Amino acid sequence: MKTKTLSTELLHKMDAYWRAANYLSIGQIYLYDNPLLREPLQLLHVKPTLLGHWGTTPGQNFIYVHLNRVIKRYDLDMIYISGPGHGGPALVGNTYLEGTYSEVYPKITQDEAGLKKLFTQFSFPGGIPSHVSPECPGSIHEGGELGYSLSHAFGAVFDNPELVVACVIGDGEAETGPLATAWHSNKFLSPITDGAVLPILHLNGYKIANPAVLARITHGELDQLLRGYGWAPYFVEGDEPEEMHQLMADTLEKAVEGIRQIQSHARNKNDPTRPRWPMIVLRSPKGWTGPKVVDGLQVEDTFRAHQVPLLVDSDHPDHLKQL
Ligand SMILES: Cc1ncc(C[n+]2csc(CCOP(=O)(O)OP(=O)(O)O)c2C)c(N)n1
Repeated sequence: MKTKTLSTELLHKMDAYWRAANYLSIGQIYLYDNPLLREPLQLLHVKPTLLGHWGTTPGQNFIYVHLNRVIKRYDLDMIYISGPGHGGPALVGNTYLEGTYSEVYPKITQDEAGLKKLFTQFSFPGGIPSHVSPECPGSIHEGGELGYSLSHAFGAVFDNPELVVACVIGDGEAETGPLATAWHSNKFLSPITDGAVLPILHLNGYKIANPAVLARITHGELDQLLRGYGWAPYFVEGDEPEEMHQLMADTLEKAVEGIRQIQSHARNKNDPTRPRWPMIVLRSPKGWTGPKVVDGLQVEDTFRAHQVPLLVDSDHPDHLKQL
């Protein structure tokens, strides 16, 4: 039997990291005070105006912790570009967990007082935008206007042979003209003198209030479409966290090793032939791990998870309990 890529211990640590990032994201969207829930949650701890996008966020947090593992394992020079950059809490939360956020913004300390500031400033007057924005450490891609993530990813790796860009593409974003044409950028990439782009198509099924087309065509059609664009797609599909962690870890190893093989062949043999670069299709529920049902309606894995899944105010006392 094949040994699993993640030991039980590492899997549990990565899952804990993912849950911590999810907590930080929810905290940014909802909490004004009581950031560690040391006392029972009350309405006065919750922001009066709820803004932000939960739906895309757990998937992006999941991707982020898995990328960090391969960065360490393979000593990669890798950056992350978030196409669905409206999931700002994910990137802010992860840079805070890593410590970078506090290095750049010393007032946002890694303790309870800093956590309160981190939560309060999100999408708040005088604070930070709800989308990934220039003030997010390391940001080269503004998350507001969908469509340019893949072009920016390619722009970053041209003439930058050691860089790998992991580029998360929303299935809604994938329907924009700029993104739909950007798949072809692999035609302009030299495996010898340029770096590599690893697209991660995030099929969480919806774009605001509608289903996303790429999540509705058959597996075979999607596979053929992406192959037609010149990619070698690997699929990671499911909703059970332990299985998904193993599958994602396995798949990322295949993708990184694939990139390394392509580059070492091209560079050692001086062979500029266009290879079929690996990419990942991640099919996970929108609003994964969030509330499954609110007011009798399914929320997780539906369009209802796109922004704020719970309307925590005095008109919705049950939502406060669910939060
Ligand atoms: C060019 C452009 N058109 C429309 C929007 C409005 N918009 C914001 S989020 C969103 C849905 C995005 O869906 P997807 O890329 O699948 O991300 P996710 O479902 O993960 O939130 C849309 C259409 C936008 N931000 N930019």
